[in-house]
This record gives sequence, structure tokens and C-alpha cells, in this order.
Amino acid sequence: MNRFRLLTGTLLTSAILAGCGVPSTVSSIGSTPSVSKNDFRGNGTSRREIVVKLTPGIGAMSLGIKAKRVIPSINTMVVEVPEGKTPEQVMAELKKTGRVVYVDYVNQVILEEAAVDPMMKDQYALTNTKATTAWNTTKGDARTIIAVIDTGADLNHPDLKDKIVSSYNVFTKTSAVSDAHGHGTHCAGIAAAALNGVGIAGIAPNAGLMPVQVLSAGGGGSDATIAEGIVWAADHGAKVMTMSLGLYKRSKVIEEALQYALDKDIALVASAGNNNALNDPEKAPHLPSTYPGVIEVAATDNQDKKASFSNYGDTIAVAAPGVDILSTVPGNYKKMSGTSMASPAAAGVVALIRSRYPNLKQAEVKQHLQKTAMDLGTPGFDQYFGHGLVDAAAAVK
Ligand SMILES: [Ca+2]
Repeated sequence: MNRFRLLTGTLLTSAILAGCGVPSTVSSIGSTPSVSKNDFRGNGTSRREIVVKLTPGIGAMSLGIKAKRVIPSINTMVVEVPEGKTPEQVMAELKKTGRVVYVDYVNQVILEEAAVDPMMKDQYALTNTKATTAWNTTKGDARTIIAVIDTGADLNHPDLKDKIVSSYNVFTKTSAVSDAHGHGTHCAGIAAAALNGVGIAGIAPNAGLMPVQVLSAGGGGSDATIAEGIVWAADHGAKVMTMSLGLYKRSKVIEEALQYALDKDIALVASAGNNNALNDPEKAPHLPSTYPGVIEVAATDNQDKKASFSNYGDTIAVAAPGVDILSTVPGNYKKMSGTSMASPAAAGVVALIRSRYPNLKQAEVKQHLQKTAMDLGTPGFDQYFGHGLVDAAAAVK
């Protein structure tokens, strides 16, 4: 702050920069304004510039600042934030001089056109789940982190790379995750691929992603590796988990891990399985999906009919699209089918709910998802669709 005092009155050219008597157009002085994404911080404020309105008669240079752009008619200027300082520091220093009418952030403005990624026309799931309508209310937020408990993910995929908040590989116990299989990358894209003008869009395109690699390149793993991944995600900020995998028997270690995550208020979503078989928590268990508290997801097709392969039963919570689903795979895109695709779609809707209603606890989130679902099949709950097809628009209304 002393710096400003030291410079007081040393330069006289400042009057013109403060807007006294210059033409009433925008004058551009020197460097370019904040335009690119890198110019702005996560909260939308410029890291490089602030807006300053000086007290009439006070010159910019007298405060040790240099205007780079001036709007003379409103006596306002844009000032570069010096290297090594934050906008907050510069604004605080200027306020302290008592010679400014106001100081403020330069904020990012975006065009309000409806963003459409080129492959969205092939994503019937976005239409059938009314995700695109829900986006008028929320696209999710980066703090709502979806853990994808799977084969890993392509962390450099153009539709995923900016979405990944953390990752973990239970085999190496490091953040180095890859996806030689493709399944995990596909699930991650369904839940939260970016709405970025490229490729596809996920159901919750602004939600954060946390790929957790619990299965090997061949898709192999165990209840112990899965449990380890669930616990890691629960301990590292996941708000939602999607688990497109299954074990047709009880497992102490998975059940303990699931309960641990539920107790940490994480909404758990899991695929019902692809055997067109009856799931029953006692007689025909399927973990994680039939564990109490987990949102078990059955699969539908583009006509909202039951997918031929989808398991069913009294534990089905909801249905979501799972036939011919276009999503990301390492370095590319392709269609895949399975309740594996339905679980991340439902998880995307859960992430939208948790972004919109952050105070709901995981059990309330499950209830809300079920209550807002579109009834299918026989009226009311049934074993094939549960409470119905997930409805993102109704869920965030
Ligand atoms: Ca995209």
C-alpha cells in the first residue's frame, strides 16, 4: 500500500487516463482485454484485470496504476493486475487510498445461446431423461463430484479432461489412472461429459468427475478392490458414486464399504445387471445394486421399453437409458449397451439434484429421484422400471 503513496503526484499524464476531457469512445491502451478462458478464474472473475472508478480529479498515475482501457463518459477504467498480485490485493490497496469511487472485478460474460455438442443428436438419453430441459435450471457444478468406480478413464479425452477433479488407482495406489478397457471412460462420459462444442454431453455436464480404477484392463477385479475404491472415493469428496459392476453373491467387504459411503452421505448408484434375471437381496443378491440404500438402476431403450437384458426386482429404484448409448471411449466415441450405461445416466441426474438441492441428504436424494421419475409399465412401482424413468427436468424444478 505504501507503493501508492510513494508514487503520489510524480506523474502528470494521468488526467487523460482518468477520463478528463477525452473523447467519449472507448480508448484502448496497450494490452488486450480479458477474453480467453485462461484470463478468468473458476468463479468467473478476471485474474488479470479490475475495474476502477477514481474520485473526480484524481489521476491514475498518482495512485501508481495504469489504465489499459478507459470508458471516459463514465469515468471508468480497466487496470491490469501486476504480476504476483491478486485482484483482491490491488483492490484493497486502491480502496485504502480513499481516492476511488469504487473498485470491482472484471467478470466473464458468456453468450446465452443454447450450446449443442455435435453428437447430441445421437444421444436420445438426453432427450428421454429431459436432461436438456433440466440444464435451463442447472448443469451441475464442479463441487458435485461423481466418482466412477470402474476400469479407470481416459484422463486426456477432450470431453473429460477439464472435468476430472481427482483420480485413484487401487492397484498402484496412485492417481495414475488409464482405461485400456474403455468401460470406465464410457460411463464417465454418460454422467458428465463436457458441454463444450465437442463430441457428446453428459447428463450433468458441469459436475466434477473422479475416476476410480478398481478393475483391470481386462475388466477383472474383486470385491476387495472394489471396496477399496468405494472407501477411497468416500474419503476424498465424492458426492455421488456410480458403480456399473456386479457380484451375484453377498460380500462382507463390499457391504461394509457401501455402508461406510452411505454413512458419509454419498448417494450410491449401481447397475442392476444384464442377465434379464430377478434380483433379490436375500435369495438372488446382486452387489452393489441390491444393498439397502443403493439406487439400483434398470435399463430402458430409446422407446422407454425395458432393455431385454435388464435385471429386475423389488429393489429397482429407477430406470434409465441403457441401449445403444453413445459416449466417450479412450480417444474416441462409441455406442455401448448395458445397465452399465443406465447407472451413470441416473448418477448424472442425482448430481443435478445434489447441485440444485445441496442440503438434501443421500436418502432424501434417492426419494426425490424416485418421486420425480416418469412412471412406466404398470401404474406405480413395478419390478422392471422401479419408480420409473429418471426425469432430470422434474428432479431439478
Ligand atoms: Ca462435449
